[in-house]
Amino acid sequence: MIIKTLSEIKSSEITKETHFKNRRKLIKAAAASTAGLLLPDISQAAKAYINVPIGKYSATLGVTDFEDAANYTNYYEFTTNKTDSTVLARGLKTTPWSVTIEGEAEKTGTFQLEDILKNNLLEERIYRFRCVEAWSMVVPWIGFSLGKMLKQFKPTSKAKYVEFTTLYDPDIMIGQRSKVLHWPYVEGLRMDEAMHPLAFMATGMYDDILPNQNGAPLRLVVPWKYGFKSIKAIVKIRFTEKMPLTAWNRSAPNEYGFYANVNPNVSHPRWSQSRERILGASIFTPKRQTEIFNGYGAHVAKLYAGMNLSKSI
Ligand SMILES: Nc1nc2c(c(=O)[nH]1)N[C@H]1C(S)=C(S)[C@@H](COP(=O)(O)O)O[C@H]1N2
Ligand SMILES: [Mo]
Repeated sequence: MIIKTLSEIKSSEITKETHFKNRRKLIKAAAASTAGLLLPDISQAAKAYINVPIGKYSATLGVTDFEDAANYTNYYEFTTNKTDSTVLARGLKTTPWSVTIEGEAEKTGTFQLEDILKNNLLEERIYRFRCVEAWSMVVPWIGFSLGKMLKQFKPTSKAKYVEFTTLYDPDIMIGQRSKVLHWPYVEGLRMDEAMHPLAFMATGMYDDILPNQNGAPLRLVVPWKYGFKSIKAIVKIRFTEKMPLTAWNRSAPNEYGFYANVNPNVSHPRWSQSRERILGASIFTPKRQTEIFNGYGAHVAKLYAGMNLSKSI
């Protein structure tokens, strides 16, 4: 991984989206506002820039427009459609916010998100995202390394997995009144996956705090896995010895496994996973070939050495 300062990066490496650049100017405004409290080091984030190599990065694969990334979302706690959570999630109060740490770790308990943020260097990372439903986008996230954060809680040698849980609040999260999934939403990673330097906790995107519909105030981002691993509005993190039962695996075990690594060679039972529609591209733009591990194989394939990737889905 190469660490560069912003000025060292060619502008083409950052983004060709002027919209994104304009949002940079909002940094100061956001930091001054109450909402900005969630990003105390936001100006720092703009300077410290971790440029993660992402393989073939063609011109047609630029950073997705903010408007597309923020208004085409998946958030079953609010709705099963892709557009209405922009409005429905507005009522979610994200400050103050606390995260409970449980299980196989020395330092457990409930922590204020602000305190967690103070202890973690904010970075910006532009990652490819690929939903299991075959759309893809490229998002500039702001947040911090998942592994570094987890280490602060001193997981014990019994911690083989880490489980994440979303807020349960059916008064606000009206989708939780239906049984479309088992609530609260749960996701998990094997400990070595969670410790991988690409695994990320996002508190912001496009130089601003996360919009509620994208998972404010804290969401997971695991760029080599399908989008559904990116659990939103996290309130609990538990270190476990046993593989967690994730929300999607629980509701449809034949369709969603624990690993959920992006794999064009393994079809979802109801559709092919070999190609992806670039979010925001014109209808004349051909679909893009999906890459194994979403293009991050050089970094993460070793985590799965010896595993049968068509069986351990
Ligand atoms: N709590 C929660 N997290 C969630 C979901 C959800 O319904 N609830 N949907 C997942 C799915 S299926 C995807 S594709 C991504 C979408 O992230 P985005 O809406 O920011 O693009 O969020 C994931 N995280
Ligand atoms: Mo998804």
